[in-house]
Parts: sequence; structure tokens; C-alpha cells
Amino acid sequence: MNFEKICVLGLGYIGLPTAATLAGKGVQVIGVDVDARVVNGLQNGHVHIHEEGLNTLVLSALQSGRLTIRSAPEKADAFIITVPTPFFEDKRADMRAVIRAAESIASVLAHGNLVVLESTSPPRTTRELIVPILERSGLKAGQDFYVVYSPERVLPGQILRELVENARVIGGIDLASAQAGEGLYRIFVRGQIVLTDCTTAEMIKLMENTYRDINIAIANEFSRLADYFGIDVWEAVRIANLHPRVNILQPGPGVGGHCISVDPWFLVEAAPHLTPLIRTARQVNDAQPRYVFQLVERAAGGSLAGRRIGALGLSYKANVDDLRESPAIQAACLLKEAGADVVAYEPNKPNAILEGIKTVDALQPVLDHAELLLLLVGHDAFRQLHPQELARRTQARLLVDCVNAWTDPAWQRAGFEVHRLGVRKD
Ligand code: SAJ
Repeated sequence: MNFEKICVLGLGYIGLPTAATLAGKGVQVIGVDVDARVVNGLQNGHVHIHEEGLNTLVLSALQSGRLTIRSAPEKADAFIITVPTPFFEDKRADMRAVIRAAESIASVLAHGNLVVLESTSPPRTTRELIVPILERSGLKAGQDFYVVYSPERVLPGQILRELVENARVIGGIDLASAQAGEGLYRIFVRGQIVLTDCTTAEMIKLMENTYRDINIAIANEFSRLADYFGIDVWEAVRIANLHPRVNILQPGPGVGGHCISVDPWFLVEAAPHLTPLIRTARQVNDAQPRYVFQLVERAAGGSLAGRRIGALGLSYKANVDDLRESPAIQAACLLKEAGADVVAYEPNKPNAILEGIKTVDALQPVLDHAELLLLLVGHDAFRQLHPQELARRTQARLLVDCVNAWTDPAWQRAGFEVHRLGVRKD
């Protein structure tokens, strides 16, 4: 199959890098988004996503004329759906964006086209949701057009590299579809390409993120046990990981982001009677911000009402600007609800506005405000802070570190009392 023109629907963390990468390979790409602000912004050269190397790649794709931004798809050889699949309050997958994207493709679908779904979706979505919508075009899937599910598996912070280097799973509704998908991804993927069926590919994606969620949950539970038994969890994990068959992940303030904190629910929701472990792991990770709250309460020596707390970091993990489902924000909100006077700073999104939380656009105002500094995200900028210098810049002498950044005895020597998540040594 020849792919001269490809429509990418959904210009978020996955769609925009994919569209720009394809354009960089000489393909004519139509980037489509339903959000007028995203469309107008990109048409005027404003890249709304913060990801290493993305700005340059997108601007050069736009300038070359190979990437065009539109609000609806047009006729093309292939369509890639990369829209979000969040969940509703009751944890059911919200497939409205996927449905809308598939409907918009059905209206321009032609004989011989390939349609790819990349959005993380409950098992059987491609067969039972996507194919029937596309067939409203009057064409028959597998006979007149190809359909595959190919999960995105890139790590925010390393998207451009992983897009090219990671192994790619391509699940077809039949073999011919999977092979058509292989032709498309070979345009830019250097990693291994593995062909399978579409439901297996859907399951693989959910299994990967669920596996990681469960492993982080056990690390978080270990952090509570370490505190309870009076040891240092970080040291214990490091030593346990010397065992050749053990690889415990890192505890922290909880699991956030749009992927790992969401995807396991798709399995629990689809088969509640088969997923007690997956559900419990989600609950353990979701409870971690409250555990952080209790740690701060203990460090402060009682009620937090009126206490001046400086929260460092709001994104869902280190060195990204994404605030979605962030446990740092949840911890800050719990402190605020308890009457603490919280001021927060996120260096990767200094102008973030949050309901109920006062944010500032630089470190110094947080340092000026705080009597207790709470390190919630292990951004490099925070890990590199120097104890003596910080002691000069703030009156605060109480530190609570949730990410094992401020371990050096120099912090104590500089006059700080450091409390660390997962560490209670008598
Ligand atoms: N976290 C910990 N401890 C750890 C590792 C992570 O507490 O040891 C926390 C992070 O701070 C963050 C959350 O877990 O709050 C998730 O971060 P992450 O780096 O583990 O993963 P994501 O959500 O950024 O990206 C994941 C990746 N999946 C896997 O590694 C299996 C990525 O490859 C997927 O493409 C992405 O989900 C996705 O889009 O599904």
C-alpha cells in the first residue's frame, strides 16, 4: 500500500508527535483536532505540548507544508485515531472522542483505506465499536478497507525517541489489515513490528500499564511498611533489587497521568469478577496522596490549620508539564482542605491555574511563604537545589520529601529537619 496522505485525528501528546514524525518522513499529513484553540494555535505556529524536541519538529513540519492543521478529516490513504479515552465518574471508559473520530472518518472513507485506532481502549473496541461505525460508510471492513488497533506505548518525556525505537504491536481485524498497518508504521518505526489480532493488541496495552500500576502499588505499600517498622524503604528497595529476579519500582506520592492511573479501570470495569488484584492496586495508589497528607501532618506536629506550606511540583511525574490526574495536586488539595495555607509552584507550567490552590510562577515566592516545604515531584530543578543556598533563601526549616531527593546529610547540616516518605528511623 502507498501512503501519500495520512490524517491524524487528535493532536495531543501522541497525535502531534506522530503527525510531525510522519511529515518529517515526507508524508503529506493532515493533523485534525476538534478543539478550535489547538487548531488556531498550531496554524499560527504555537505548539501547545511541552515535550523534548517537539517544538522544533512540529514547526519544521508546518513550515515545510507537509503538515497541515484542520478541524475535520479529509480524504486520505490512512487515518490514525489518537484521541483521549478518559473515564467517567464510575470508572467506565469514556469512548465519546473515539466514536466522534470514527464517525468523522466514515464520512470520507474510501475503498482501499486503512484506519488505525491507537487510543487505549477496552478489549473488543476495534471489532465491536469502530468497525460498525466505519461500515456506516457503506463499505465493508476487511473487504473494502483495512482496520487495525496499534497501541501507543511511548513514555512522556521520551516520546520522540520511543515513537521510533520501541517495538510496535499491530493488531488487525484480519491478516491483510495487520500487514497494511505494518506498511504504515515502517515509514518511521525502527523497532520490531509484531503482528497480531486487534483484541490481543488491545489487551497487551492494558496489561502493560496494569502491570506497572500493580508494581508501583506494592512499592507504595512497602513505603508504608518501612515507615511502620522504622526502616528506609529506598535503601531496602535498592538492596532487594540486587537480587537477579527482583525489580521493585519506586514509591512516591501516588500514580498519576492519563495512562496508568486510568487504564487498569478499563479491565476492572469490563470484568469486575475477574480483577480483585487490579482493583486493589488502583485503590492503594489512589490512597497515596492521603498518606502524604498524614506524613505532612506528622512532620508539622499536629493540625495543619493555618500552617504555611510550600508545595514544590504539581505535574504527575518528574520533568513533564502534564497535570492530569496528578497525585501532587491531590495532596496539595488535601492540605488545603485541612486549612493549611498552601502555595504551589510547578516549574514546567509556571502559569498553571488550579481551582482552590494558589500557584506562583517562580520558586522564590514559595520560599518566602513557607514554614514547611513539601517536595512532591522529583524535577531535576528541585533535586539540584543546594542545601546551604536554600537555607539562605527561606525561613522554612521543615522539609517533607516524597521522592527521595534530599537525602544528603548536608540538608541537616544546613539546619533543615528532613522528613522522607517511606523512612522512619528511630
Ligand atoms: N511512578 C511511581 N514509581 C515508579 C514509576 C512511576 O510512583 O517507579 C509514578 C509516576 O510518578 C507517575 C505514574 O507512576 O505518577 C506513571 O508514570 P510512568 O512513568 O510509569 O508512566 P506514564 O504514565 O508516563 O507512561 C506509561 C508508560 N507505560 C509503561 O511504562 C508500561 C508508557 O510506555 C505508555 O505509553 C503510557 O503509560 C501510555 O500512554 O499508556
